[in-house]
Amino acid sequence: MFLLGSVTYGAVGPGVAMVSDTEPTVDAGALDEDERFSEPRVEQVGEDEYAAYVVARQFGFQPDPIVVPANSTVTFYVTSADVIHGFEVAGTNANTMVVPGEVSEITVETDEPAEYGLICNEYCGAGHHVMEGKVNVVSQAEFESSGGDGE
Ligand SMILES: [Cu+2]
Repeated sequence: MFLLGSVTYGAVGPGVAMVSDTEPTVDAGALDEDERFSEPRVEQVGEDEYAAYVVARQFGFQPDPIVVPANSTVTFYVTSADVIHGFEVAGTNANTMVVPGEVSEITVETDEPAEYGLICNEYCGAGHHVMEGKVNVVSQAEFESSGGDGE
């Protein structure tokens, strides 16, 4: 898996602002009413293109595992339900900060089936050290038979 691009929208810290006029923000306190994040999931958006909607919260990620197909382009849209978290696919350069109220976007290309650890690399509270998930890259056939596109 390798990184194609990463954009974090919105203010990301004191003195640091990356602002987009177009990317809608989210209400971190009402993610269950947001059409992108009420059901964290992976869905197909084009030929070999997938969108993964991911929620980070103290202390885990949803969905877990995040199952994506091999040999495809996957854009992760990641938001937080509470505090600032990190989203780092272990062993790759796919890494972004996750900020409540904002949507971080990170696009990767998958190749062979593999399992990756998912790490929170921003201190987020007492359970930070146990906050982890998985990204499972599976074959196209396995992805389809798992109903991985949410249908
Ligand atoms: Cu965290």
